[in-house]
Amino acid sequence: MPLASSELILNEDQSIYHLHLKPENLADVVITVGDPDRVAEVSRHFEHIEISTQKREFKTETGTFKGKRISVISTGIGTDNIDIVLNELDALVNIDFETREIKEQKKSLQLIRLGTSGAIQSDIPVDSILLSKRALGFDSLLHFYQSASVRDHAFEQAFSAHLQLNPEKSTPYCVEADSALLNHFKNPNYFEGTTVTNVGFYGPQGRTLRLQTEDVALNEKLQSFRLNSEKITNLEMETSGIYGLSKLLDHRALSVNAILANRATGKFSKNPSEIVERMITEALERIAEL
Ligand code: R1P
Repeated sequence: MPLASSELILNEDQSIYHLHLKPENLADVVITVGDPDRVAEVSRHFEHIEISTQKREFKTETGTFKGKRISVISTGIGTDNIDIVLNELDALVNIDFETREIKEQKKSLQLIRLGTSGAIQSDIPVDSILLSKRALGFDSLLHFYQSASVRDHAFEQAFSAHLQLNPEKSTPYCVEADSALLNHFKNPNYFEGTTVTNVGFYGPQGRTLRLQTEDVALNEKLQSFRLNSEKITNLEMETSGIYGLSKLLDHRALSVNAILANRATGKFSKNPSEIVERMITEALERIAEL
């Protein structure tokens, strides 16, 4: 059955609704960044750029780095945007836009998020780089899909028992990174750990300016959680959605984090663009070898 025009929404030029991309515009390796301005910080390292487009916060450039074709796309902030980006990226490769039918032969994309993040443990300093082995989503995105098969239920149960979260807030879900990509990006200078993805930057990450949070002990509980020797290492706002939808759609995903803040020590990077640039250049070198 062809997908209805209310479900697979194409623009007049036959590009996908929000990302404004046509299937031929997308490379098999996709770097995602939150900030649209970070797209150019990545693509300025490309030998040439074949396409550049933007709609809302979704800016995309496709080009080559050391001969490897790569797309870089901004997701904006939050897993609500990740729902749009992952579904539309998948549609670009796995749905025939002419017949509106799902293709028999599926393609698997490699997705690498190059994001910024705050560490929760005092021994992960600002200006370090961290690979997310798994993500714990406080957002509800994955709960809207049939997701039981891709979740680590044992991790979720141990985490929920430790946190004693008010259920009005969240039922955290746990999803792993793609193990081959994680191995490929391993670096003795990088930290690795479990990333908490939350639905806001202030209260949901335990930040108080004028408003008090419902659970003042939230970040302390995140710091003290242990399962085997695994710890919660950092907080950000997209990785759980990327990992969850990638697993469900058979894409391979890894999240790389430039640590700008340390919530345990109260420090913030004095030169955030320097560590972001290091993350970008080192990741591009690894991607060229994929
Ligand atoms: C908050 O300032 C934003 O920065 C982090 C968070 O996940 C959130 O999107 O990532 P990006 O720098 O990739 O946007």
